[in-house]
Amino acid sequence: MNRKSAVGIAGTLIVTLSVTSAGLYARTAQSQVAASAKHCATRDLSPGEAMRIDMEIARWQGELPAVVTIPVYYHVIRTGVGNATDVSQTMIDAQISVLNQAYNGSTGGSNTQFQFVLSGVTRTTNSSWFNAGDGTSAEAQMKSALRQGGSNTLNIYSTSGAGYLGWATFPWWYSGNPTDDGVIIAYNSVPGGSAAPYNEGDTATHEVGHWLGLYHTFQGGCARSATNGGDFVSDTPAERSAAFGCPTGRNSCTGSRYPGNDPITNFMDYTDDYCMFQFSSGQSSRMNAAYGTYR
Ligand SMILES: [Ca+2]
Ligand SMILES: [Ca+2]
Ligand SMILES: [Zn+2]
Repeated sequence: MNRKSAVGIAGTLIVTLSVTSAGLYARTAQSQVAASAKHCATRDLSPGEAMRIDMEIARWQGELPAVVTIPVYYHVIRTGVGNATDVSQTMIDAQISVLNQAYNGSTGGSNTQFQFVLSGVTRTTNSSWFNAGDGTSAEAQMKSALRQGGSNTLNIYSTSGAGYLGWATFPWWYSGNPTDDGVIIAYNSVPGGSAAPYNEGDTATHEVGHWLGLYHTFQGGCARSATNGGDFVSDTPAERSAAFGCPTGRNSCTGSRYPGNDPITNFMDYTDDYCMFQFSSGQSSRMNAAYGTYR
């Protein structure tokens, strides 16, 4: 595999992510993520809500262009000018490149129709916004001040992550709260950042997957039906819980109803950045339909 060929920046940052216990436990009850994981704080849907969304997406009959270009605004939220939180233009460009490689299949997965073009970068020094948690008034204030574009525009904010690597809004939330739409990533998760083993830029890849309508591969655990439960994607094998590290051969849902090993190399799992390198074709189709329906 030739994944991550664009990632050649040496880790020159020495700032480590500071994680408070309050931040760690904020969403553990809902998401059942291990407290040590500090992964993704994207909110889970209730099974009923997920079913309703799936029916909406399934009704979409249109066809997207062969290439859908998504304009990207990258908002650097920093604690000071020129320190590690002030993510450089070079690193932002590397992050966009990682997104494009992930979504065009060149790292080994499905060639989706999405490509990403950087439209603008903003830089704001604000420690309250830098430390803003999911759903806080500081987050709302930041997005209200900075968000650009319409439903098809991707706004990425790099912050502390507030104890997580990131979180995202789903496309079906856009109409109800357009200002909230976008993706938060920890500043040190970008290519060459200090959040090893999560510093090859796949936090953004993962969060943009949510932004385009994907769930975690382990959502719903060992769901009864591959297509009608779990992550609502038929070609990602069911997975009982999030995988960490790179547990090759893991098979957490066994038996004839659950063929295949866990999709640990999928961008929508929780494995290390070097271990995740693909979207499935089912995920690609779901993103297309969700984009067509909501964006
Ligand atoms: Ca699945
Ligand atoms: Ca299995
Ligand atoms: Zn996630």
